[in-house]
Amino acid sequence: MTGAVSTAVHDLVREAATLYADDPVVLRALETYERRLQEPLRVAVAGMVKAGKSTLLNAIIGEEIAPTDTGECTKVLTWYRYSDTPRITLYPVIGSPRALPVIRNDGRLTLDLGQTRAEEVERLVVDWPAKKLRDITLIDTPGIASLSTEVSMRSTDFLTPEDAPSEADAIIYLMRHLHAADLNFLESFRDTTVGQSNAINALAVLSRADEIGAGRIDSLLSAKEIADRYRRDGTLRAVALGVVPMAGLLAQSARSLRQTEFTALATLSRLGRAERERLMISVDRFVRPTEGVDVSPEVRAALLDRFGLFGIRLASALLRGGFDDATDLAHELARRSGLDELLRFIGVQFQARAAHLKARATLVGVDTVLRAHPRAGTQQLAASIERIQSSAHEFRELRLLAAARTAGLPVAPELAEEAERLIGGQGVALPIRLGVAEDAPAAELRSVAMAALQRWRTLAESPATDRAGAEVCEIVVRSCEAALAQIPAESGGRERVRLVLGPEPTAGPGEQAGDEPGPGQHQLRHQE
Ligand SMILES: Nc1nc2c(ncn2[C@@H]2O[C@H](COP(=O)(O)OP(=O)(O)OP(=O)(O)O)[C@@H](O)[C@H]2O)c(=O)[nH]1
Ligand SMILES: [Mg+2]
Repeated sequence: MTGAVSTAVHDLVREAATLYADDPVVLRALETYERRLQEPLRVAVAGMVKAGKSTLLNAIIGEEIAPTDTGECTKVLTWYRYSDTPRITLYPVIGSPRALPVIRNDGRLTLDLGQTRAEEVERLVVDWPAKKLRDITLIDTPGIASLSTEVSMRSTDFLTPEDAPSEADAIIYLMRHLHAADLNFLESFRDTTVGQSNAINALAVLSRADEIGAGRIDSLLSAKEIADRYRRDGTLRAVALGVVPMAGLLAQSARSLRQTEFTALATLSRLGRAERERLMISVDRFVRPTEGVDVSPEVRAALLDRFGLFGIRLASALLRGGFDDATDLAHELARRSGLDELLRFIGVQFQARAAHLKARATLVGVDTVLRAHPRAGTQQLAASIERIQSSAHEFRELRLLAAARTAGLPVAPELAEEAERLIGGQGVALPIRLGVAEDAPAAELRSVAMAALQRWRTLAESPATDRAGAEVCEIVVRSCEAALAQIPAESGGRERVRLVLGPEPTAGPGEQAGDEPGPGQHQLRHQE
């Protein structure tokens, strides 16, 4: 179904290109949109100055490539794209692009603009061979609401342009505390993208979460409570699909934990309790020369820089609790930093929807370009765009989801919650929609989907349901039918089939690379 939308949008762009074959300006714009359809999803990382954007971006990629210092580069919009070979290109506001040298210092990438000032740079593009970038292109943006309005404007102009769809398909928005400027920005991001299709494609991150709890070992729990409150009280509901607390610094360092750091952390964890607690009571104490501590103040300062006091305390507790292998410790630290939850969200809400998020942006973009250059035949194309937007079920789901998050759905509250889940509000994978375990067998998926279908059909036909309610029901019914169609007819013990057939076959034709197969799809494959 997703493929059908992509194909329809692709065909439409081709049709427009034929109609405007003699107009190089329109053609160039159409080519840009056509390319965008083929490229990975673009996710921008945004937020106020020093919210921890670049650090978080590094944590997602798993390498320290985005500069987190105070240099000129933090004021420049920087794209991180997949490529087999590293390459850095500077696109100036005026003039031709030029390559920058690829320099790494102690594992960190150095972006050196040379004589060029940040104001003169339109964007930097870093092509980098990191696995994560195969699926998504990440865009690091300068801080919004910064003291320098020029820096701030760069981000807002890029993310919320007035006369075109945003160049980003989705956004991860970082905030340390909820500030009026954060809410204003998220509202304007929503409103630009909403223009035609009302989609919600933002994730809010409560960043630097370790600092919320003053570095205490339970800091993430305190941050989670705050995130839950934002989620519950509706403050962010209309502007973001979710709120995730995150200790980005710890995530970044955990993903690049070095053996020497592991050894130093292990040594500290073996100190006697009183001594250890005294040392780790504050940042000042931690770096002070101290008798009987076999880790030098310099090494301790370096640890502090990389992990923060929270990370050091947590690592020490985990090491004492049995995580005495560097890889295990790194994984556990990354998990506790909130990174796993963030990656899961990106997977189920952004990547799983990538095709229609891109198709949606393309439709809005092509529509804007055509309207600015009308000629005979434009009207028909505009009508086709409108037809795709209103008839494609994925877009109807997104519109309904946006309505659920803003005005609320015109059905009973407990039903509204279920409707939101069934249309993909918590993620588009089948088990998430149906509210069952990730590895639920096909028979369970089928019975839950059937029950939901019947419930929503009955509701649609009930005389007590008004017209607005019936429209909601119609979309939910369609989502249930689509879910049922994805479940294979034959159910059976997945494990048994696995045993009989041995290793998993590779993805068959028609399956999109990177798409998470639902359990039903697994079964299909095993039976092939
Ligand atoms: N304690 C703590 N510090 C963090 C965390 N994330 C980032 N920092 C620190 O905060 C400072 C700013 O981090 P960046 O990642 O550069 O923040 P940014 O939002 O990209 O900053 P600008 O691009 O300059 O707006 C750095 O010193 C980081 O080490 C975190 O989760 N915990
Ligand atoms: Mg930055």
